[in-house]
Amino acid sequence: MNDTRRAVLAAIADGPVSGPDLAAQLDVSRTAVWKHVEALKEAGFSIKSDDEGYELTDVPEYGGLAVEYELEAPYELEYHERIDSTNTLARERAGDGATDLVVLADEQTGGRGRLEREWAAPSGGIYASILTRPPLPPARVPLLTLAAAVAVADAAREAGVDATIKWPNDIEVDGRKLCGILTEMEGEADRVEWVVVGIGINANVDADSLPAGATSLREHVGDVDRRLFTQRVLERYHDLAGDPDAILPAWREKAVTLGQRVRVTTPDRQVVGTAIDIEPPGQLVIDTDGGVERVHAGDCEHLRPVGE
Ligand code: BT5
Repeated sequence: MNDTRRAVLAAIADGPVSGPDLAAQLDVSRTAVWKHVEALKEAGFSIKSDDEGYELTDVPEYGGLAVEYELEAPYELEYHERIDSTNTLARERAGDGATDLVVLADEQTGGRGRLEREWAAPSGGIYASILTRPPLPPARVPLLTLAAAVAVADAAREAGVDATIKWPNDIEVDGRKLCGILTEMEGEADRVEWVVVGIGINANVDADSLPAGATSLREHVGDVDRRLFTQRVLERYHDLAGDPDAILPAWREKAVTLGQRVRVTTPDRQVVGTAIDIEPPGQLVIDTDGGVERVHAGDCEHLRPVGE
């Protein structure tokens, strides 16, 4: 949202302000004020205008400007009702030089998981791709995936859902998948050019429109306010991304994987044992019959404990 539009919103949120006062306050013409007000109305903001001036009476339920409104993180939002994949568009924007941009959609027709798997993304979910240019070497980028997982788990818990994190990138409720994260990047060996962290949350969707083994926020607590939920996720993610030392402790607190018997499948091997820790930048430490092993990425299954 442009700065003047943001300032118009902030000013009229606290009661009626006359057009001339607003123009003087923001140092723009009255016509400019009027144009901003019209654009905001177009985006779904309810603005009362009478003799006393303009007053914000309601905020749109969802959308780019709605999420940007009072967002305490420095992201610009680009919203689409329907798009193939928010990650794909965010990558394109990265190629054009953008940064601190979140591509958000109500529905995706070609949502992607890891390794070109499909991600079901019906209308009503939260599909967000955060594009940034962090001053990190590529090897540290997995930390950002963990930060996003913590952010979603925290927002879900705030909404009353008992969400846990399964290494490396799933948020689950009672063993069913609520959210997945796909992190993509471009860069050189010692410096990242850009990173896109794509977050897919089954929010206000029926579980029967999702693959087996999936669950949604709706199933547990009914429909959530997607605007506030998305804001909480973006704000928490931004805070953690700026404080990398806080990521692993926060992740450990919510992880179900630690202490479990696991089977991790990577493209070239399988590792079976007890997950005992996570180490920077996100590798799982597994105690196996043959000693301690570390895996950076892979699909993780939680196994029943031996002897059960
Ligand atoms: C993931 O992959 O979990 C990453 C998903 C990332 C999706 C977001 S949405 C916004 C952004 N734009 C994109 O195009 N993608 C990102 P992975 O760990 O590979 O898991 C994929 C597997 O999860 C699939 O093979 C299915 O078994 C399952 N799955 C597919 N859709 C699901 C859903 N909506 N909920 C739960 N599980 C699902």
